[in-house]
Amino acid sequence: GKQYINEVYKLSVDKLHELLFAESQFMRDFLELRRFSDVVYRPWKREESGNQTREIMYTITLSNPLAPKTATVTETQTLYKASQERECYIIDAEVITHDVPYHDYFYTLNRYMLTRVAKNKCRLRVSTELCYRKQPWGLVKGFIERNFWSGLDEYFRHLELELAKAETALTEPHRQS
Ligand code: YK8
Repeated sequence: GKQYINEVYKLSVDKLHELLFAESQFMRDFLELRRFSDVVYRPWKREESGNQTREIMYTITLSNPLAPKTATVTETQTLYKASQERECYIIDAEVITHDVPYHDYFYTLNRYMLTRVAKNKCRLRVSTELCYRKQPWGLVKGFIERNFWSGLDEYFRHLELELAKAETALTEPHRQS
């Protein structure tokens, strides 16, 4: 695995959770910047285990000359029952990218951990694992890994940038006119 974000924000943990996981304007704008389209959110539902899960479907735009121009994605998010309002949220996202070359070999597991630091301060950690459904041979494996990590690097660098902007916009004192 690889850790992508480990950052403290001047936002309450509930606010950050809302930005990232509540169909917020922030997320709508971010997905539009990333040129994601046809976004469909299924509602959260509670499982036997006490965890909650939901599915999100969307189409992504790819710029890799070896891949098709678009690919459909299914993201299954699990909000673990250990999560507690005002304290912490643990969310796993299993991401299946259909239609990309070698899509039947791998899927992505992203873990988001949001923890309270103070009333209006929280930490976000995001880590990613590349999971194989079947063992690719060496050349294919190298090919998948290069494209996988470079794609995710780009995505999370962008997310970090937009989150920093949102933090500033939300905490900057509003000027009187
Ligand atoms: C989610 C992992 C791999 C995939 C991509 C595959 C190219 C393969 C082609 C080679 C395009 C939002 C990624 C980055 C697409 C985007 C996925 C996102 C960022 C073999 C020629 C989508 C998190 C996420 C998980 C996996 C990412 C894909 O919330 O390189």
